[in-house]
Parts: sequence; structure tokens; C-alpha cells
Amino acid sequence: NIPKTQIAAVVPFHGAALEIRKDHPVKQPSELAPGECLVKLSCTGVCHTDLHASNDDWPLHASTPLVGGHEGIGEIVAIGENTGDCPVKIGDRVGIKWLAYSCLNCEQCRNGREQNCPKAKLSGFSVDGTFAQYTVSYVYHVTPIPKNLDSNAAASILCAGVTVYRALKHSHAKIGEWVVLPGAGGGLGHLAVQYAVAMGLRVVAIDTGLEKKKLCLELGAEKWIDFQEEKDIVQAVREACDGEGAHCAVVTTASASGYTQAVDYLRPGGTLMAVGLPGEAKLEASIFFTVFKSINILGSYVGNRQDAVEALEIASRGKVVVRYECKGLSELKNVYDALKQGNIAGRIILEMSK
Ligand code: 8ID
Ligand code: ZN
Repeated sequence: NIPKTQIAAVVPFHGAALEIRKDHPVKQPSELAPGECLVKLSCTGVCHTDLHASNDDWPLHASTPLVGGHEGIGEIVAIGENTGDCPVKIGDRVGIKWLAYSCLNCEQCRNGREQNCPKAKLSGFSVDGTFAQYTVSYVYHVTPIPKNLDSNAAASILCAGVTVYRALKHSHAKIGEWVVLPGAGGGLGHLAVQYAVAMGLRVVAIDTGLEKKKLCLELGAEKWIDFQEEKDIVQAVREACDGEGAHCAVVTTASASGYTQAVDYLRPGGTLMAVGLPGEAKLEASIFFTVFKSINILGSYVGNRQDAVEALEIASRGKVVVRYECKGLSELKNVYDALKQGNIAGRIILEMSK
């Protein structure tokens, strides 16, 4: 009962327009390698990373033809023969995250940095992702979804949630301290507000527009700064944080502009967590003040299997709730246009049944 073809959103080659194809092949159960599983998707989030990949924005290039998407939820419908000791079974509801596969045995994997494994495979970048009715993934890396979390609500935890959860976990920020979130109204940012609040941090949200302002304040941000209206962001952040600057910044903007003043508005000992991924920009920071103020600058890249389990567990207890609007797969092109223009507060979820 597995169809031979499916509907999928495909970028044929770099620079080409996105196509909705009705005859994209489905890898058949008999063709699965050991360790692979076939997942029938019910929904997927759309991350700004998918837009970067589709536009070929980065110094690393997606393989083409590209089926993007890496925030998918679905049911396992087949498992490769001879998989052996298998942590999942047919019928399980699982999540597909950016990191589709890692070897689990190299130095990076052993240290819990599975995402830095030299053999890593990336959903919707180096292997086909979730903008399709079916996708192939890997039994040791798919993430079990808690029973009380519905699929649409779980999807964006698999990338946006995991990423900001891990960045906050490694940020050194402690209960009662100030964290600044440039990009707070976007997909990653609006979840960062909630994970930060759940950790007992005090949030300064930076983004633009009334809709994102309302969202951030509703989710528990104490202060709001509109980056298009505020002339002096450094001064505004300092004032918002007791006149002394923030303890931490987690930057989730897709453009370089969110990074520019971050080192200047951190207080001594503060930490900049770099998360947003503009392709070409350099991080501009005064070396003198980075040293003189004992500033930490850290990169944070998605998360490992344990981060995914933890981020979902917190969401399953209602501490973090994805704000989303549902659309169909055929609307992906419009979603990309809206993301590019900064017009999406929270996330868009594509439902395969729509
Ligand atoms: O592992 C990682 N590090 C990781 C994981 C997932 C995504 C990194 N990302 C990257 C994406 O590739 C993208 O570059 O994080 C970035 C944000 O992804 P997103 O949250 O999916 O994008 P979005 O929904 O468009 O949100 C971005 C927000 O930034 C605001 C926009 O208004 C939008 O709400 N923004 C911008 I653009 N410039 C800003 C500025 N100067 C700004 N907010 C504050 N100050
Ligand atoms: Zn993503």
C-alpha cells in the first residue's frame, strides 16, 4: 500500500524556481538500506534555513534536485531489512530534524556533538527532506513524539525549538538574568522567548512590527525594542537591563544586522550565542572590548538526539507552545516570499492533507 509516486516540492537545480511535482518517486520498502525507515508525513514546519538552502545563500550548497524541509512529523511505514536492533517500529509517530543521520561513533558524536559528525546527513539539504508526502530517514535519529503533543504543535520543536533550547542551555545565563533576543518574533525567536522564560531568565525582545511585538509580550518578554524604530539599540538594551547591559544575547536573525551591536550591549562577562545564519556576513566585534569586558562568543548549531527529546518534553508540558498558521504544501512558494519579507510572526506549518 505504499504508492510509487507522491507530491513533493522540488528545487530542480540552484537558481531554479520551486516546483510542486505530483510524480516524485517514493523509495519502496524493499529499496531501504539497513537503518533506514520510510516515514509518511502528516505535516512539516517551514524554517528560514529552507529558504537559505533554496536560494543557495550559504558557503555550503544543498544537493539538487532538492526536497527541502526538516521539521517533519509522521508515521513510520517501513523499516529497512536487516536493521537489527531497532529503537523504533512500524506505526510509531516520529519527528524528522535537520540532523537526519550521524555515525554515532566518531569523536564528535561521542562528545554529544552529533551535528558536527563528518558523516552527518542533513534533512532537506544533503538528503531529501519533509516537503513531500513520504521521506526516508534513519532509525537511530528519528525522534519519538510525546503522546500528548499533537503533530502540528510538535513539528517546529524539531528544528526551531531544539536549536534555541540548546543555545540557551549552553549560554551560561542563570535564573534572574537578562537575555536579549534579536529576531524574537520569528520562528526560532518566539520559542526562544518561551524557553528563556521557562529557565527563569528575563527577556528583552528585539524585532519589528506590532504583530511581533504583541506576540513577544504575550509570551513573556518584559521589554520590547523595535529595531526599525529605535535609533540607538545599544543604549535601549542597556537601559532595559538595569542600565548595565544584558548577560546574554541569542541572535536568531536571518540577516547580519541583528549581530552588529550585540557585543556592545552585553555587560562584562556576557555571552553572545550566534544562531542565525546569514551566508556571507562577518561577525564584527571590537577585539579590545571583547577582551576588556571578558565577553564569550559561541556558535550554536541545532542539537543532538538528547536535546530534541528534552525540547519536546518541555513542550509536552505546555511550557513552550509553537504559534503557527497552517497551509498546504502547494503554498510553500508564498511562504518563502513572506519569510523573505519578514512577514511571519511565529511559524507556518504545512499539512500534507491540505
Ligand atoms: O542551528 C542553527 N544555528 C539554526 C537552526 C535553525 C535556523 C539556525 N537557523 C537560522 C536560519 O537559517 C535563519 O538564518 O536562524 C535564522 C532564523 O530562522 P527563523 O527563525 O526560521 O527565521 P524567521 O522566522 O524569518 O525569523 C527571523 C526574524 O529576525 C527578524 C525578522 O523580523 C524575523 O522575525 N530580524 C531581522 I531579518 N533583522 C533583525 C534585526 N536587525 C531582526 N530582528 C532584530 N534585529
Ligand atoms: Zn531549521
